[in-house]
Amino acid sequence: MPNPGVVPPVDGFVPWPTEAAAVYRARGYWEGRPLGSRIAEAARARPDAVCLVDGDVRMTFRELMARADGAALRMRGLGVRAADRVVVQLPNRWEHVVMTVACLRLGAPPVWVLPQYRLRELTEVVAHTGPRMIVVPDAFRGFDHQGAAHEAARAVEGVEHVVVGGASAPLPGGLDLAELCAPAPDPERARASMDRSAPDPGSVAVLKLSGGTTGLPKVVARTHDDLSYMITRAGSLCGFGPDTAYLAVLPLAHGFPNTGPGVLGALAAGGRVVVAPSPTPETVFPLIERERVTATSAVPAIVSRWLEYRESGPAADLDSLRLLQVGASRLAPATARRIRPELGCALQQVFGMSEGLLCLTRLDDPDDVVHHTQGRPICPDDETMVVDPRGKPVETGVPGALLTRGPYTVRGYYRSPELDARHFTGDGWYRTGDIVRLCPDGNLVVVGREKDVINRGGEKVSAEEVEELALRAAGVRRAAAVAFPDDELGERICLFVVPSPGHRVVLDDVRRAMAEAGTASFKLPERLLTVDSLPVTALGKTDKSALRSRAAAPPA
Ligand code: OOB
Repeated sequence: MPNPGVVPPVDGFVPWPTEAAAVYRARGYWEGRPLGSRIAEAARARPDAVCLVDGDVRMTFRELMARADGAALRMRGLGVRAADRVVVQLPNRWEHVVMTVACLRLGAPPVWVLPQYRLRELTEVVAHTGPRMIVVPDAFRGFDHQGAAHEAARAVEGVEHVVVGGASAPLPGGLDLAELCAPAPDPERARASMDRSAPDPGSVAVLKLSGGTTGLPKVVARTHDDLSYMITRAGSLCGFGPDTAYLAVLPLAHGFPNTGPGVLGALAAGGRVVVAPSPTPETVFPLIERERVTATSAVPAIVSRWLEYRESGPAADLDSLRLLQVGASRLAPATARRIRPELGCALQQVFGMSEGLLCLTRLDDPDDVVHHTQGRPICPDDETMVVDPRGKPVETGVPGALLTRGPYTVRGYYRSPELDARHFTGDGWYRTGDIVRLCPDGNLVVVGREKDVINRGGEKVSAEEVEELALRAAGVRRAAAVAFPDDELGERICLFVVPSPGHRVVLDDVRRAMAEAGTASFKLPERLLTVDSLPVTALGKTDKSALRSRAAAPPA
C-alpha cells in the first residue's frame, strides 16, 4: 500500500494549489494509487498473459513484474532511493518498458531522453535533473552512447552509476543492463517488498522533456496521480482493455506513445505492448500482421509513408488494426480522409503536450470532426481559455492563444522558476503557445503557433537553440532559424545567416559545427540563406514572419 506523506517529494516540482488538489481528489481523478501499483495489479489479474513483445522476446505479466521488481530492488541496493532521478536514454526495446516500470515501482522518476540526443544535450539534461543513474545502450545507430554517458556522468556531480545495454561488456565503472533487468530470484518477495515501499501517489512519477522554446531543457514533472488518471481516462476513450495489442512505433521517450494512453495505458488495462524498432512500413506492417496489433500511434509524416507503401508495397493483412492515433503535428484533412478506406482502421486525432492537456477526437465522432479537428480535452475539469494578444478571451470560433489548467496539466516546470514566469500565468494557467480555434461543439482546431518552435515531423525544435548553436560556426555573425513547409515532415528548419565580413557560409559547415557541438541531427538546418541583415519588426525584434515567408518560397 502507498504511504502518503512518507516519501519526500522531488524538489523543484511545482505542486497544484491545495484547493485544486482537493477538487481533483474529490472528483475521483486522483485515485491515490501509484502508477507502478496499477500495473502490478493488472499483472496480478492476468499473470500468464503476454504483455510485452520485442522481436523474439515475449514476456508475460509475471515475467515483466519479476524483471521490473528485480531491477527496482537492485537499484535500491545500488543506493537509488525514491525521488532520485534515473536518466533513461534507450531505444524502443523491451528494456525501456522494464526500466520504466522498475523506476515507477521504486518511485525514482525516470527521465525519458530521446536516443537521438547527443553529448551536449545529454549533459544538459543530466545537469538539470541531477540523476543518480544513467541508463544507455552501448551504441545505437552508430553513436557511442556509453562513451557519452560516462562523459556526462563525469561532468555532473552525483551520478553514481552508468548502466549499459547491448552485446559488449560495459566499460570499467559501468553496470550491465541485462543483469540489472534480470528477473528477481524470488519474485513474490520482490513484489511484496516493492508493494510495502510504494511511493507517495502525489510524488513525481516521470520526468518528460518538452521540446523547448529556449535553449534550456524544459523538464516536466508528472505525478503518479496525474499520469495515472491520464492514461486510464485516455485508455477508456480509446477502448483499451485486455484484448488491446498496442504497437509502440514512436520513440518511447515521447509522451504520446508512452502515456497517451500508449504503453503505460495498455499495460494498466491488462493489454499487450509490441515494440517496433523502426516506424517504417516495412517494419510496422508485418508486425501488425504477426502480432494482430489493434492500436498504434504515429505522427502525420509516418502515416503518409504508410499510406504510400500501402498503395505500392506488398500486401499486408492489417485487419486486426482498429485504431490509429495521429498527432504531435498537424494532420492534413486530405490525409485524414484516406486512413479508414486505405488502412481499414478508425482515425483518432490527438493534440497533446508533455505539460499535460490531452485532446482526442472520440471513436464515435462523425467523420467531419475526426477529419477536421484535433479533438477535445479528455477530462471534464480540463479548463481551456482562448485569448487575443492582450489576453482577453475571444469569441467561440475566433483563433487565439490557448491556455489550459487541469488535473494532469503541470503548474510549472521542474527546477525552472525563470521558465515558469514566461509559460505560466499567476493563477496557474499554462500558456501552450498554440493558436487554436474552439468549435461550438467543444472541439479544438490547431491553426498555428505563437512560440518560436519548429515542428519537424512531431519533433519540436527550439529556434533559439538552433541559432545559439549556429553561431559557433566560423563566419556566422547573426543567425535566425524558422520553419519552411515540407510535404513529408510538415516543417523543416531554414537558417538565415548574416556572415561576418569577408566570410562565405555554407550549409554543410554550419551543420558540421552544430553536430560537433553534440547536437541531435534532427535539429540541424536543412536550408541556409545568407542575407546582409535580418529584418526587424516595429518593436525591434527579428521579424520571423517575414523570414518564414522568404523561407517558404521555392529555393532559387
Ligand atoms: C506532443 O507533445 P510535445 O510536448 O512534444 O509537443 C506539444 C506541442 C503542442 O503544444 C503543439 O504545438 C504540437 O506539439 N502538437 C500539435 C498536435 N499535437 C501536438 N500540433 C498540431 N496538431 C496536433 N495534433 O506532441 C504530444 C504529447 C502527447 C500526445 C500527443 C502529442
